[in-house]
Amino acid sequence: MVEPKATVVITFGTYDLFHIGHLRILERAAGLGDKLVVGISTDEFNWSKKQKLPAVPYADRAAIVGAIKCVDAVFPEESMELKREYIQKHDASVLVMGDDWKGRFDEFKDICSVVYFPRTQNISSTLLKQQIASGTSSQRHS
Ligand code: C2G
Repeated sequence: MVEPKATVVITFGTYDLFHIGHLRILERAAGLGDKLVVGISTDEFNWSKKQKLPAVPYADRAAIVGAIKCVDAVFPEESMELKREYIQKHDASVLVMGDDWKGRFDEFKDICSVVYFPRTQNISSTLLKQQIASGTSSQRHS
């Protein structure tokens, strides 16, 4: 008997100072298929994308995301232009991103479905850095 093909979901991100917004989107992404593969921005790519370096280096961010229960594999995301190749290489049939990227990856709808989930409100790596710098704490995110 031929096994039915697994549905591979792919998503991308920096995941600096891993937080609840990151966990939620990974869990929601995993819920759309059988296997979740995550492209983690390298430090160099992050610099070219945002003109800033992550607080946590690539190897540590990749190890943290790779240890999350719903994540099956991680790989380095080295450039925006390689996205189509990454999708094809991992045989992904669903691409997931947060809605801060809404519309930006619609060009891949010819090879996979593209899903944008709403971002978790009031949390980001940038906000965490500001809170650490100012010594303030945040509330639990509903
Ligand atoms: N995210 C979220 N809620 C937040 C913060 C982030 O749902 N409060 C989602 C983002 O929408 C993204 C993922 O978490 O889908 C990772 O977010 P970042 O680490 O900020 O990733 P980014 O630097 O936007 O990299 O090729 C695309 C990029 O690599 C995306």
